[in-house]
Amino acid sequence: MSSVLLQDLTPVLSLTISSLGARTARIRHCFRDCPREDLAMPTPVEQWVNQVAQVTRPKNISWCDGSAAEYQRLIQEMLATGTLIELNQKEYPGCYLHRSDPSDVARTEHLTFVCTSKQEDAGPNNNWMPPAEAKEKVGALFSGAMKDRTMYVVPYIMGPVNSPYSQIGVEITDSPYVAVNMRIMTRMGKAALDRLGASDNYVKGLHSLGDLSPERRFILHFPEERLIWSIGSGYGGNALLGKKCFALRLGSAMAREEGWLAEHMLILGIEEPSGRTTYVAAAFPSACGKTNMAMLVPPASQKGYKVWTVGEDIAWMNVGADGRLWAINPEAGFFGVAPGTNLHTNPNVMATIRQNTIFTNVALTPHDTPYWEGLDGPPPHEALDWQGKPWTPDSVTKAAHPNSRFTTPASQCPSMSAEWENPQGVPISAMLFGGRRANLIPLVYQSFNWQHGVFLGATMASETTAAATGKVGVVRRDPMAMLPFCGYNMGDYFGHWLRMGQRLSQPPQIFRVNWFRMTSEGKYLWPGFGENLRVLRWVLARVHGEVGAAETPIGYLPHPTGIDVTGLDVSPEALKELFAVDRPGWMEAVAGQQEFFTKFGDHLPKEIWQESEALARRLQA
Ligand code: GTP
Ligand code: SPV
Ligand code: MN
Repeated sequence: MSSVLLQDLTPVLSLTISSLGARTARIRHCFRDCPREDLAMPTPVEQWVNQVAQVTRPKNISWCDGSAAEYQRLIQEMLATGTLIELNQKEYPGCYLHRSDPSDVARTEHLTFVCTSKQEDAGPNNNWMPPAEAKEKVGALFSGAMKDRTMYVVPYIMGPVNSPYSQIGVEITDSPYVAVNMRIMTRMGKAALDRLGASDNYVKGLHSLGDLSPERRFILHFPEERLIWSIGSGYGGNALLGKKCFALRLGSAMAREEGWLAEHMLILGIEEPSGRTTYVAAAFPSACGKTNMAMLVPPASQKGYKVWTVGEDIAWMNVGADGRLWAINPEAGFFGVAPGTNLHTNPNVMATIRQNTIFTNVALTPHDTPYWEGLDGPPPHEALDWQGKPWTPDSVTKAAHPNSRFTTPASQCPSMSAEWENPQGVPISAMLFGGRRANLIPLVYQSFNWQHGVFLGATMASETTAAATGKVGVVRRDPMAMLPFCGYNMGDYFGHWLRMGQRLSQPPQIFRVNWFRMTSEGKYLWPGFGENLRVLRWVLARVHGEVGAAETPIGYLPHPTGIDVTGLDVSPEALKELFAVDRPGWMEAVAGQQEFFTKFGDHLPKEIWQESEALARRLQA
């Protein structure tokens, strides 16, 4: 058939589809390489889109091709409806502000479910609903949900376009804000559909803003069907389904089946003055410093060091033929925390977000520039706060929401590694687990071996942050920074980590870090940010067998001279505190850990209990 004929057939095709029952498949941008011999037969994705359209009844359907022209069109439409506000195009070209519904500003973990046939497969770490019940209850909310709205079909690739470790997803959404954010965060559009072809091997994500009511908000995962349903929220982690829902919750379940790891980790390369580059992955809970560390700028005192960014939130890791662990960043952009971001803490991201960036829930100055707490310079004399209300520095409320964010393309970041899109990924030599802990946890220490390292990850706890709704500053257990993101029973997850270690002949060395120790007056004991490179240098020296360490009950700690602190404003007393092992404090911690582990019953590997008991014995010795 000639392409002309095929194009002429398009109306017939829609008729055919509607005779199959899909009444809304009329508007459809054909951007694939026509002619296609099989165009008369809907592909699995087309069939699914038609089924969804029948239920949600959108006004029309728009297949996203990921082009710049399409992006611009969506931006213009959102400017017209007020969904976006144009920022000062001279100072922030291509940048826009979005104000979300005030009740929809963070992940809502209590409305997030893993729907497996058996409850124990979801585990005590997840909210659970039986799949049939979930479908009935939430299916009713999807019925007619897209009436008078456009349905966007967003095909995307998680991972570099040509990587064997990449995966395809398709998100159906009625939010143009989600569609443009997905273009920044993933390889979105034609490349994904081309790679998918007529295959049905993709993750389905169905998203609707619904009525944005928290009463009718659900984020549901069906790992057995590789399906996500999200309704009632437009917020990042709830609505950009490639990120936490796919890359972590479904991803972790897929990784367990297929023998890889999907982790809430940044990936960076540290280049030493000698030219040697070592790759490190680090798991810190939400709003605990991944983006900052991934883009670390060495301070002037650390001459000749460079830090290269590979990823700042998620790592997918596979066992290489060489017995090392290789990591790719499945994302293409950053969805980063705005407050606290400035030229001192993260100059690289400050350069990145000066163009083509969507800001969400930051404040707006009279010059139409974005503002948030902790930005460089004095605050503006007046501004509109994140809800669009007048604000001055005397206001008791914050100008920007504490979880206000930017969505920005990774390719714009000055510190991106030349390897960041390497289809094979980068080899990981060290993994860090770090929480936000005012007390107890030293600045850095190393595990004795892989099994003990898995235990260090499994026993992580951290103070809660504004990245999720709920109380801030409460210490909660957050193994591997994955508590909100592990899509299956976490006891089995620890077992999977242990098994992965057995397959690695050159496993990464595992460390705990803590940048957040505080004095009793609430002052940070450690300067953090760029100065964290001093800690990373000890990590590298350990990895490469270049420095000794002190063996303590909790692990290997640096010798007093192990970490170079010359020129830092850190008192000898502070240093002592940063590296102290508080035995009574640790004994209490062990009790808390064991209480947590008990919840996993038979699913908890015996090795984790052995490590816990061994730690208790060493502390008592
Ligand atoms: P998510 O995007 O939610 O996963 O967060 P993240 O882990 O990427 O955290 P991010 O780097 O955005 O940092 C969150 C907050 O922690 C910001 O307010 C930072 O300023 C602060 N922060 C980051 N690194 C450090 C550090 O080394 N020391 C201190 N004291 N604060 C830090
Ligand atoms: C996090 O909360 O860990 C984030 C932001 O990275 S979100 O995408 O909303 O999960
Ligand atoms: Mn995150």
